[in-house]
Amino acid sequence: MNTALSNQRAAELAAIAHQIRFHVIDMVYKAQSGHISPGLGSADIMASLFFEVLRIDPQNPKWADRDRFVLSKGHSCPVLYTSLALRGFFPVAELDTLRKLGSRLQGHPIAGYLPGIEAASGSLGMGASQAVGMALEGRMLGAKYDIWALLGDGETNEGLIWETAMAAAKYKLGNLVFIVDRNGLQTDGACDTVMPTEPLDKKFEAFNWKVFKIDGHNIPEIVATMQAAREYREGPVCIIAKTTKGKGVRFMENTTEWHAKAPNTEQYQRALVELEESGV
Ligand SMILES: Cc1ncc(C[n+]2csc(CCOP(=O)(O)OP(=O)(O)O)c2C)c(N)n1
Ligand SMILES: [Mg+2]
Repeated sequence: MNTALSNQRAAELAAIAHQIRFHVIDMVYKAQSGHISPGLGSADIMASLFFEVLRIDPQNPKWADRDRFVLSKGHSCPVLYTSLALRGFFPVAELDTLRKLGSRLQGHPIAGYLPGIEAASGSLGMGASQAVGMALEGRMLGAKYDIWALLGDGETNEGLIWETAMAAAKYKLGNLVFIVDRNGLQTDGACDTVMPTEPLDKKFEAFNWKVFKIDGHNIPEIVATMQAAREYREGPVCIIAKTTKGKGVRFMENTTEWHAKAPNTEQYQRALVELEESGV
């Protein structure tokens, strides 16, 4: 049943998204390596998923009936590691080990290394296809859980995404939800110039998916749409979430420059000041 988010709960989730953004900047600065702006842009989506929507239990990360989340845009794993740590899956202090030798927090997620990581990802397209396999398995087992995957919009350039989309529709996977982080940018430029994907909504609809388009920074809208997606059982759902890559730090917003770059000390300090001033 859909329940509207109270103002208080929406504010709590926004505060969590803010914390997520802080840790993404902090851990990439300390590692001097990693992806900042893809994580800043999806912090509101991740806070909504991990703190409101997903049925998960940090005390029992392998709980058989848990929802499965796959970060198909695996490069933005600082935002996943942060969400899991803040949710209680492992100590927040461990975020400081990002990309260190022997760390459980590798440059891309590895299933089995850390509690809460359901799939290895980083090779774009492959997380989404694993999610379809998990949804098929859930269907075969008669399981109650749902599968959620976060994709990049550049990632939808991958042919595998569309094979995946066909298979999910063929099997009417009502237990599967994709969320596309529609920031309009990828590594080297705008999606529209590298390999245009519009009209992305019509493409998924033509592949027989149910599609919602939302503002990926409006937490009440994100949560309400995720609840509607969960209730829709006739087939797979794709939520296209319009976002700003780098959201919260003005000099990192809407540019490819901070896709995979670590800030120096001056930039780090400026980023934290701008994050505080941003109101997100
Ligand atoms: C198969 C594959 N090709 C290329 C890459 C290199 N790569 C890493 S991130 C990225 C861009 C991703 O853009 P998008 O999916 O829009 O994610 P965003 O960071 O904008 O959220 C690319 C091309 C990769 N990881 N996998
Ligand atoms: Mg993108």
